[in-house]
Amino acid sequence: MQSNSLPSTSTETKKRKILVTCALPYANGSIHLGHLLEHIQTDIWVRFQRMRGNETYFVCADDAHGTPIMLKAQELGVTPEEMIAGIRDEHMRDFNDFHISFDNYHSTHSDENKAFAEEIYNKLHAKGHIKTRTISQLYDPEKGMFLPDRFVKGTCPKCKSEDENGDSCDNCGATYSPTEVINPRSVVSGATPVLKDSEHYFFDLPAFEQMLKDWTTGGSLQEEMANKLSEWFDSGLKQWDISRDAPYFGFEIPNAPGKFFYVWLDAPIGYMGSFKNLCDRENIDFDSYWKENSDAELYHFIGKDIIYFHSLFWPAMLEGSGYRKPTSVYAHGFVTVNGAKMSKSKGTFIKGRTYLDHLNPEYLRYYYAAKLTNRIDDLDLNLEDFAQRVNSDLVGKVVNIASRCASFITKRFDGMLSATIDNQALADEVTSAGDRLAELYENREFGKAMREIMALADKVNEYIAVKEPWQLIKDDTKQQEVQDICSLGINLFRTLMIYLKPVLPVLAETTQGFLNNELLWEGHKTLLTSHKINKFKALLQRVDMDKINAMTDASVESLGGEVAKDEKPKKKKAKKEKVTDNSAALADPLGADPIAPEIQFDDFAKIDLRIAKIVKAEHVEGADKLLRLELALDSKENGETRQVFAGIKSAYQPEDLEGKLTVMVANLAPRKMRFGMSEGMVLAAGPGGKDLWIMNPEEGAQPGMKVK
Ligand code: NOT
Ligand code: ZN
Repeated sequence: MQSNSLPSTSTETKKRKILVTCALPYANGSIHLGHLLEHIQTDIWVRFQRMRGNETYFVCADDAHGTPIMLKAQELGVTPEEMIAGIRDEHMRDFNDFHISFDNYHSTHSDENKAFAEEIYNKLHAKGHIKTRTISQLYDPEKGMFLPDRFVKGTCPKCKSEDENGDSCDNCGATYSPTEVINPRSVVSGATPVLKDSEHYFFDLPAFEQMLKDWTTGGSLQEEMANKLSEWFDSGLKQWDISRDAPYFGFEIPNAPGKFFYVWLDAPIGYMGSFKNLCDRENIDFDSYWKENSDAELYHFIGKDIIYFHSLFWPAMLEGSGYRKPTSVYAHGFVTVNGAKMSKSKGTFIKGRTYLDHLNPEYLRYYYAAKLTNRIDDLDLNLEDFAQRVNSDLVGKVVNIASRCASFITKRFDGMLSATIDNQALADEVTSAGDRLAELYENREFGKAMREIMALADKVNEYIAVKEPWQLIKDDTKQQEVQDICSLGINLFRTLMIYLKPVLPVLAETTQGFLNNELLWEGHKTLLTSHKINKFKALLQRVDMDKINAMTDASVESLGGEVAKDEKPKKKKAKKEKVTDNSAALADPLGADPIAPEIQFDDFAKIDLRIAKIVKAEHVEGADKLLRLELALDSKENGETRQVFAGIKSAYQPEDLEGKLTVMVANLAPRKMRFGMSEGMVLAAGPGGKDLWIMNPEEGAQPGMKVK
């Protein structure tokens, strides 16, 4: 199902026309590292497409409408227009400093967007896709406004916990309607809300069911998204409430005084509004991108929480108003920091600006790239791993090649690269990886691409380490050899930097200056011979742990009073996490778990590994992960057995284990666990969950045999 209807990459000759968007950030808060995952992911993809010569436009905007924005401006004592203008400036500065290469960054509160919203609404209305009906909602009589669910608080109808949200309870997890809340009050004024009727406008989504099903199964959606959609089809599509009553900050609905478009109606239309603004400025043909049957490609990069809007409402609105639908919608997961939800009290809710105050944006671009897949999985920003990965890959592998070779070339050979290639096989290996890497970039498999690039960097470093130019240089008869080795090193560094340019645009630019050569994608196929390079200057600093700690410290401080509001005071305040420099514990180049420290033979000899037979396996009442195993250590009828609790429940049914052989640590001191004594340990491999395999020796091995 994955991207099979997308244009192929390696054989294409015709240049594609591509329009790409990121979700529009709300204009009432700062950009944080969660937003940046999406913008970095999209930017890498866009820069890759541009490098390949495709006509690619990348647009975004601030999402400026809605009740929260209106109320926040009131709280600040400014007009919403003033507030959103200031925030848009801030957002643009932040994105620019992370090198997000938008062609345009607009606002949904714009003339273009108003015109499209009205046009699309009028077309939907004319075709009978807008319905009206009266609904009853909570209303704040003091403030004179209807209350969105999150602006009502009160006592949970289920568990009676006080001060819970209007639609869900943080204490017991129940969800309910705001009308069920006990002692409800308006967050805006404190008044007791009353029920009030009002006429609302609905978009008739169910009328588009067949079209949406066809679009969904058309082949270019992520598998997980297609599955989600089929669940939604199964539970039935519903009409969508697209109106809100005044007072509301947004666009008034044509011929409906006092009724405004709900913010989510004009938000996606904001993609068109921003692009139109760009087209008018740069003379681009808007219609050729948006008309029905357009041959341009349209992609929306979004977070997994807003799939519903982009895969149901949005294509239906476009279809109903005579525009083209997206080629695909690409969703990503959420960012966690150090394995947990970003937390303001732990200092892991990190704003883009706070990051920039302490660290180089390209570190984050690389780390995200190294961990991104084309699936919807969450991504963990582990700050320790982040430092290690950047230091080991970018500084220790890639830049290291240049710093090992450059000074010989500049000092001894007047900056000239050799006329010949020292090791053609190695050169071919690195230069021929381009097509495969292009395919990975195209399919948004950035993590795989980074691993392949680093594996190539390892090979180049190995070549230099074996050749030891720093020894050869001492021998007058070996000068040519040194020039040849270092020239190939510099050349392959250049090829790797071409591959990394979508991820590291600034490092690529500095490299261009150093190499006196523009890094173009097609350039990966050629090497520079008899070419003069410039003096090498340090290209990249190592990540400094103190800076990471300073950043998390500043993230705690910069929130001040907000902590109590966002994270309930009844919860104990978590301790801020400190990270230590662990770069000595080498990370494996394939990005797996860190390798354990080296041990001596004596340490190894202390471990008594034995073949054991699983004579009994069973579930443990109350344990989520454990199975209880009875292991026989010899083949005798009533021989020695051991009880072991093993965390393998996610991967095995007990009945499938009985009778199997496994390997156990037989001399591990017994440990008292909640469910009983555990007298040893069985060996298993794999990342966990279903992917966990116990060691299963071949038949013929006998219980009790020592493993050597
Ligand atoms: N402001 C929204 C959010 O979740 C994203 C709007 C994206 C544009 O941050 N719209 N659509 N559909
Ligand atoms: Zn409750």
